[in-house]
Amino acid sequence: MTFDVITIFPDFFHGILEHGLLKRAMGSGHVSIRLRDLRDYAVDRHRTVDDRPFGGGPGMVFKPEPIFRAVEALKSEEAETDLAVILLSPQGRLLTQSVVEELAGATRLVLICGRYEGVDERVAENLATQKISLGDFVLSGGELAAAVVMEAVTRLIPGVLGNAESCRQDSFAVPAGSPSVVRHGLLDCPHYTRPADFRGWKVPEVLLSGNHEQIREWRWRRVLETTWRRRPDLLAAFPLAEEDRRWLESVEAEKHEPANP
Ligand code: 9D3
Repeated sequence: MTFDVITIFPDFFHGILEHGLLKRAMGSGHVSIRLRDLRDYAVDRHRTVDDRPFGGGPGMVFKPEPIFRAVEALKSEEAETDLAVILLSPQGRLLTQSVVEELAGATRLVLICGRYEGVDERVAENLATQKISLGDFVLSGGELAAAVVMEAVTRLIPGVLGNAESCRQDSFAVPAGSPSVVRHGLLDCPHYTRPADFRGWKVPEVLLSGNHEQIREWRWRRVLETTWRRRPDLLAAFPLAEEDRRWLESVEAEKHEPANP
């Protein structure tokens, strides 16, 4: 996977590329990250990348020419037919694990990081093939979002995670040994480690029991219960087994029962 990141702050990425997963994936050759300073593609000797908005108003807008030149330069470097050109933008579709999975299927992603009040709309309309947002909150620019996309996509590239890690399930995959489904899109169960009693707060007894069948059942029920309480929207998309559905109903009934006097 090759990521081409177009930004006015290439230095922003140095920290995250020198640690952890992305560093490892680059070292092993699974990923190549090419930082492109947008100013290198400016057309004037002042290396201008922004200008005042037509129609007036506060702030500055990224000019189209440097961004088009940057993307066209990397298109001409290699004969890539369908290059995914992603504009990180508050107006994009929300990044979810299924979007990440889709992106991980590409061999080359171009990530355009905006700043200031925004990017000339002609970039979104005539250059980018899609826009991606992290969510409904305001960032100062697309750099952090681009880093998030790269991290999330890179973890899905076969061979990037060690065996132990890739067998270990995510928050969005089944806890070890749970029913046959491999990935379920529900929240994870709670985790505990030593001490078994911390300031009087005790680890659930079943986890200390050594009874793996019971532990498996406890974890799966915590997955269902946590998801039902915190993210019922995720549960709505999940095909529940008859037994699980009955159990959740009993939890729901419990919740509505008046407390015992
Ligand atoms: C101050 C300007 N805002 C008016 C309400 C609009 C605006 C423009 C540019 C808000 C944020 C940004 C910069 N943000 C991004 O480039 C961005 C982003 C984000 O802010 N939130 C979530 N996902 C993303 S992806 C890129």
